[in-house]
Amino acid sequence: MKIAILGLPLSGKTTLFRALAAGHFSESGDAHLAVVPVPDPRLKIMSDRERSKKIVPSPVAFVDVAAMKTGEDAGARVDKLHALVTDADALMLVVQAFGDMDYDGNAVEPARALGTLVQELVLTDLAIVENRLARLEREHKAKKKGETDSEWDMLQRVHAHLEQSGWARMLEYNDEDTRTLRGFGLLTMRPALVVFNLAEEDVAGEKATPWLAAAADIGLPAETACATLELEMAQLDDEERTVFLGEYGLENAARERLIRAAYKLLDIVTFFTISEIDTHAWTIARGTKAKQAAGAIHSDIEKGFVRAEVMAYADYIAAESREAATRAGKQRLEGADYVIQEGDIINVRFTR
Ligand SMILES: Nc1nc2c(ncn2[C@@H]2O[C@H](COP(=O)(O)OP(=O)(O)OP(=O)(O)O)[C@@H](O)[C@H]2O)c(=O)[nH]1
Ligand SMILES: [Mg+2]
Repeated sequence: MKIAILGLPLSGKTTLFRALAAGHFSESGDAHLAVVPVPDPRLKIMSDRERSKKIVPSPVAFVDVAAMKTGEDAGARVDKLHALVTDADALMLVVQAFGDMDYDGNAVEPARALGTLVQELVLTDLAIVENRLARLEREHKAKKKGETDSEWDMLQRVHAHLEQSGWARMLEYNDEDTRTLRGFGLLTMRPALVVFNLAEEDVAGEKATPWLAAAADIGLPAETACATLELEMAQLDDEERTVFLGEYGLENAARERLIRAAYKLLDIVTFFTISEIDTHAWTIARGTKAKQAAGAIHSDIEKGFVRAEVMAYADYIAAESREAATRAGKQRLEGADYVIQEGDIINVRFTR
């Protein structure tokens, strides 16, 4: 699972990336990559109960993409962006809300900057859609009146929406549309989180309220943070961080909130395996069935899958212990086709 950090030049992408990475990072060519553990308070609770020797959280990867230059021709922009973002499952859109001037020498206006950024992304998608429509045109014209042309009609709908600076993901699609669109890799078909990058002195205030509303108008969830403060805090120990937070009138650092908000964008569920060896979070696509989910743990466990013992996290927490929950009938035996639910605690029975 990978999240690409995008934004206008000098909006603070790399600073935020380094803060999120907090040391777990590698550089490769045009992009920076960091695989970071997703904080999940459930893990500590289960691990304490089970006396697990270690906790293995879900990983999520962040990529920091080099600046997008406005004014570059659409073709070059599409190629560059897509090469870097093509395998990203979601986007984090960083918007400058600190300082007086933006990269272009204009006054900082975060709501407008968000509009400009969305416009950039929409333009790359429009180029793709227009390209495809041009290829389909001859075929479409050859159709008889009244004959349906579902790809054409769908793309026209997407095109009209993009022209209004709409996020393509906000339209409704049937399964066939979704399959077709997946092949195009449109940026705005991906879920996105907006992060307004605030000045140090604004981080504890209410200044961002109208900007958050601007993101909501496009239909995108939004968070605030101050990337430079986060980067400093990522380098402190817990005690130092508490002092630092106090100085800025903050209760918590934004890092964990941002990682969790980004992870929440993804169409995934988390299930757990728990034992004395470890308390382990596993990430699978929503709708994954028990047998394939077992494959996330090990291919042999998928191959030899017999049944899965499943207990909901809430039932586990409500009972004194796993044994007590089992005695209360909260542990179910499920077959290969059972669809894993968020927070399921699983033990797979398998043959070797
Ligand atoms: N005051 C303040 N300055 C920031 C903040 N975030 C970034 N900056 C500054 O803005 C400048 C650009 O930050 P970067 O993180 O390099 O921005 P970027 O978006 O990666 O820039 P490009 O990759 O060149 O487009 C640096 O001088 C940062 O120190 C912030 O939250 N507050
Ligand atoms: Mg950068």
